[in-house]
Formats: sequence, C-alpha cells, structure tokens
Amino acid sequence: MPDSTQPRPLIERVAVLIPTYNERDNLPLVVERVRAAVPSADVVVLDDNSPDGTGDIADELAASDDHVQVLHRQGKEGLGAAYLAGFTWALERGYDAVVEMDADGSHRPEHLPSMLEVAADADLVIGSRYVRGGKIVNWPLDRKAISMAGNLYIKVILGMSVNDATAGYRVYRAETLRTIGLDKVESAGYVFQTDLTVRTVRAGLTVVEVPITFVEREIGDSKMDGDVVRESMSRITRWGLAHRRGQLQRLLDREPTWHRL
Ligand SMILES: Nc1nc2c(ncn2[C@@H]2O[C@H](COP(=O)(O)OP(=O)(O)OP(=O)(O)O)[C@@H](O)[C@H]2O)c(=O)[nH]1
Ligand SMILES: [Mg+2]
Repeated sequence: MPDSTQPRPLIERVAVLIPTYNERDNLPLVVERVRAAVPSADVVVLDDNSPDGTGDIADELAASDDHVQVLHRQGKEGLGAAYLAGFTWALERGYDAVVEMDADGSHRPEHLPSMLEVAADADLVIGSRYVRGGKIVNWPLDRKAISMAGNLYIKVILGMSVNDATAGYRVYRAETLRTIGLDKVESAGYVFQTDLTVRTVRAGLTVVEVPITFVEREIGDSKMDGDVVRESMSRITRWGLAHRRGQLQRLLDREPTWHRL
C-alpha cells in the first residue's frame, strides 16, 4: 500500500489508453485532441481486431507520430480485458499514470490536464457525471435515468461514497494498479469499471471525482446494450450481498460487551 504520510511521486510519464471496437471515424479525431491537450502523453490504442479496419487506421497514426502506439488484440474480448492488457503493458514500461478514455469523443480530452493535476494528490481520479458541475450532453432521459439509478444502487448496496462508479474516464496512478493487484480481476466487460472502483476504495486509497461534461457519441455505434446492463447489475448485486453478509457476520461475531448498571 502507498505510504499516506509521504507525498505522492511526480506524474511525468502518462499513457492514455483508448480501447476501440469499430471506431475508424472517431479514432483520428480523438487522438488529435489528446495530442493537443497533453502533448507529452503517449496514446495507446487497444484494438480488438475491429472488422471496420480501426486497427489499420491506428497503425497509420502510430507510423506518423512517436507518441502513438497500438496493441492489436486477437478478437473482441470486452472493454475490461482490453484495459487489463493495456495496464500491464503500461506498468511494464514504467509509466507513472494510466488514463482510460473512450474513443467516441464522450470523454473530452480537454478535461485531461485538470484531471492529471488532481491526480498529483489522489490515487484514482474519476471524471464524474454525477458530482456538482458534472453534465451529460445528448443522452435521452431513459438512458440518464438508468445510469443514475444504477450508480445510486451501487452506492447503497456496496456502501461506497463514489457517485459515478461506472464512469470510464479515469486517471490511475501506476502504484494504485500495483496495489489493487490486476491478476485478481476477472471482470472482462463494462462492469470492470465498477469492479476496479470497489477494489481501489477497499484498498483504502484516495478516489477523487472531478466534474466532466460527458458528450454522447455522434459517430459510430454503441457497443452497450440491455444485456450488458443486466449482467453488470447482477454481478454488482452478488458483490453487494457478499459485502453485507460479511458486515453482518462481523457484527454477530463481536465479543459480548458487559455493561455495568
Ligand atoms: N478493445 C475493445 N474496445 C471496446 C470493446 N467494447 C467497447 N469498446 C470501446 O470502449 C469504448 C466505450 O464503448 P461504447 O460503445 O462507446 O460504450 P458506451 O460509451 O458505454 O456507450 P455509448 O454511450 O452508447 O457510446 C469505445 O471506445 C469502444 O470502441 C471491446 O470489446 N474491446
Ligand atoms: Mg460511448
């Protein structure tokens, strides 16, 4: 566990991980914006052999810019699996911080400099839609309601104070990823985000949420559907029940206390 009495090490080398599945029209736009927002950072595209040729576009971007790299993966294995591969890659190469960012423009690269500033004093920074100042642009009311209700449910059942535990725009310090232990993470899909939030909080690390404006994708298709939401919620319910059972057990196991009358 990082020593909380010591100042955190300076963040110098940053890897911005961008998972892609069929994002050929979005990728060049988002990479250009990241490069402009944080010129010293390296962009790492995590492509799952997208049928639309996103991997080739990523290779072209990498060929013309030393700050862009590509991890080609064999096939579609889910967002979490792609990020785990990217985290391991970045840790092996000595990056100080690792950023998660969608390729579809929803996570505006222009927020990144301030998120990295906040990471100077935090173990995990979450770009949050659900803290004061956070906004969502162009989501239909039902999507917003499902996301907000899901996050409220997560707070209550897991007993966490994080408001946007499902968020996908994040800065992890390298030390945080080492502390939580990536080899124990099994979530491969979207529930990965909540899984890692819980692990970070339970490890006693500092999570800071900064408000962002989340903009719905304008180009390309979403990979999110009802099954993803149901699968996430059923896993979270299982974790929540296990957590509450543990709490109850500790309560019942308590040594009897004698009160003097
Ligand atoms: N490598 C990889 N990337 C994925 C996979 N599934 C989704 N992604 C990427 O993860 C990011 C988020 O996916 P989206 O489809 O935008 O999901 P979302 O943002 O929750 O949903 P929308 O609001 O509808 O866009 C995008 O950059 C996707 O291309 C996957 O299986 N493998
Ligand atoms: Mg999206």
